[in-house]
Amino acid sequence: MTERCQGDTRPRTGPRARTAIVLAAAALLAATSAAFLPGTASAGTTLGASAAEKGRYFGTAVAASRLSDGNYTTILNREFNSVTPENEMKIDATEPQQGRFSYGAAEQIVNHARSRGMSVRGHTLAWHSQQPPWMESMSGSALRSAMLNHVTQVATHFRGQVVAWDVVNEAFEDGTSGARRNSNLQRTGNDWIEAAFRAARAADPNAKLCYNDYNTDNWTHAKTQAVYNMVRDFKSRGVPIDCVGFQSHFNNDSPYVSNYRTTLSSFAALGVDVQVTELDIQGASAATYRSVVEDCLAVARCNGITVWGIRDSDSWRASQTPLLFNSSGQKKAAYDAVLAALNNGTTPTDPPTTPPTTPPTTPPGGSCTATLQDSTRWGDRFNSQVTVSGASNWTVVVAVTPPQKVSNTWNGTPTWDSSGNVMTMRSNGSGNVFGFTTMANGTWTRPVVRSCTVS
Ligand code: 9MR
Repeated sequence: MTERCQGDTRPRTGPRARTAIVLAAAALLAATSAAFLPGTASAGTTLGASAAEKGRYFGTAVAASRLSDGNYTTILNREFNSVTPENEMKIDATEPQQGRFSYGAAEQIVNHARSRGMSVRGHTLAWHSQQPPWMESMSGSALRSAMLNHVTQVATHFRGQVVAWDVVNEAFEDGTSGARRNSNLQRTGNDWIEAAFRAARAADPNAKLCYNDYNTDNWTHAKTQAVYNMVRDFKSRGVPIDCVGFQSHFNNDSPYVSNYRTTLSSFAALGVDVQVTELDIQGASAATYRSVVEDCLAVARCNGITVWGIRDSDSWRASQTPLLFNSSGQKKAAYDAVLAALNNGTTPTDPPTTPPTTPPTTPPGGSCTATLQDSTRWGDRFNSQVTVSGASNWTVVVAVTPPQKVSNTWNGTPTWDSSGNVMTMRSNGSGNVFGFTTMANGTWTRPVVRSCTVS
């Protein structure tokens, strides 16, 4: 893997019901009420669980080469519920020779994540940097075709396994011009970005498609405005874009600014999700980390934060000690600030009314009881919380109603049946309360606890 960042002009510092009664009760409640508990302060003890209680994910960049490091994977598996391959899905890694695709390292990360219930962000399909030599030397219509084929092949290979793709990365100039970056891809024609998004949509129709960039945090900067104008144009013309990633590599030359929340909310108002995709902060100021988390929680469509590495020693800017864990893997003050911000954060929408609960189920032969309670609701999704009593080594089966999909879970290890609608959640030592987020997809029926058994 090349460590070179070609063309990078930045400063180098950056839930059966067993009885008919249960089913009938659940159906009645679902038909008559969409009542939900308020978004209360949570008491998650890990970044991923706390973010999930707020309907968000908390992720990290992962390097495949570090998955054999026990200290690294202990923290990864405990704290995070989303991963982004740091380099393994880039063009030079996935298509080192034209038409010969190589997915091993990326699959290692994807399998590690998905087998543990973590979601995956795909990074990145089209970029001026980290191109393999064969692509660097191409131009014109041949490059355009090669780029579109790359997008199609990689997005097709990982179809259904990646929740969001950084389709295009870093396509705008720094500075005050507001211009597109002068790259070989840009020189194939100004429509190369939308062409990439259309190819990605065709290849992986259910993934969220993001534009991702850095130095787009300050609302007043020309680059931020240029990206905003592109996204507004894409939305107005039906170009398939779903999200914007803000890398948010904060350092002394490119510091966090207080209008960051304005930036996030302004983009979200265009009708896209916003995500903090590569967060690191020179010196790891606890106050700044807290501000970033609070800004994201204040914007309903800010649906996740990814830090660009786990321990300082894992960072591309290790000397700036910009991450949440020190090089020994111990939590830093910034970690405590982030966890506190996630736990104290308010949820932005839809105040609840009465908190209905499904009756407890006690299956034959089982000696545990699982009670499902509705929790926070957003415009497109809702959280449910399941409390288990009677055993610590429990297995609970929960069903959602198609086309609903579970998008996030916490405090348990989930597996799904082939339909993807029945989730078997097993205890993972995080206690007797687990939760999950359901994407409504237009259906607001409450998930049903089918069984609770002792394993
Ligand atoms: O962290 C990545 C580092 O290991 C690579 O050497 C570098 C080369 O391009 O890319 C780093 O990740 C970058 C990400 O893909 C895009 N945004 C900037 C990140 C830091 O350079």
